[in-house]
Amino acid sequence: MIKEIKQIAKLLKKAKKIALFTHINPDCDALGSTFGLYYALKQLNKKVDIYSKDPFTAVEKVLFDESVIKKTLCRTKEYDLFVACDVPSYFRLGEYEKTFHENQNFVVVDHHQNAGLKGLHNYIDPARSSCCELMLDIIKMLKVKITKEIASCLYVGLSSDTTSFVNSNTNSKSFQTASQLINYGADVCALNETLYHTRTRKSIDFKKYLWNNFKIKGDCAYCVMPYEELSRLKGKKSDCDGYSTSLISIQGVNYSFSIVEEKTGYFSVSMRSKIGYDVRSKAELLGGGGHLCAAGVKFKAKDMEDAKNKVLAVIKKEN
Ligand SMILES: [Mn+2]
Repeated sequence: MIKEIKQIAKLLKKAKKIALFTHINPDCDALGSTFGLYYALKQLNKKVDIYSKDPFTAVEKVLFDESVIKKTLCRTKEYDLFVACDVPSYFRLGEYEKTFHENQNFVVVDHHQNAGLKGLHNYIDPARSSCCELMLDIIKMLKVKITKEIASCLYVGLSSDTTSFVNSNTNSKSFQTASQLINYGADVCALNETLYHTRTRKSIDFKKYLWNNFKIKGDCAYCVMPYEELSRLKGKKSDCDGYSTSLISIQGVNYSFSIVEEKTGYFSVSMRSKIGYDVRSKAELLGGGGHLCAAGVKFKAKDMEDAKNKVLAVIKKEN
């Protein structure tokens, strides 16, 4: 692993202009690792740009500077190096997929089970809780000052990908990294306030919907959000983030999922499992992926009934 860290740091130091990318619908780990690297490279006087098409959520707007983000990538030749943070596959790059196919001049830093995206050098370790943990190793190797700003970005990703050190990916390494980031200046109280203690009235409406509408079938709990209902609540997919995580906490439930109909006929599924149960292999059967206990997939289906039956069928299947 140390070899990969060194090789990636070497390429980053050599490059003059660097473009950073993360996965579609970026979460706090995706943005935290990307922004952490961005600030580190700025110290080295690199010309750095971050590309992402998706708008930030309300929480992400507080934590990260959205004005930095660029959307349209015109002249790829301008850049000496591309970096993919928290991305396991070409598909997860969304509209930038083509760019990566055409330019092999990229490196990958990621903690997912790799699903095909590999560049010149790759620092990939599924045993680590978050991409931010891995990014700290890279940034240390760059020998820059780890500022409060960098530490905060990385802490946010580490904390949110472990759901505040609760998920099964939490281990001694994640606590060690957290401790280091606090020593580098991450203000845990303030960050926790933003991440976990800032609830809008709308988010309460969405919680209400979840607890009024979830169903249990065997050892699986689920909740579906049809497009009609989503529009009525004036929400979007991200308002339902956390549904499957909430449901997996129910005693006796080993699998959970939520389905959001983002637009008519387009379904986004978030799946969770208790430790010892593999939800990734089930998501893969539907064309998705993720981690052992947290995975997801998007697909088209006739209607919500059809979408729900597809997911229930793979969950019922023996591994
Ligand atoms: Mn992640």
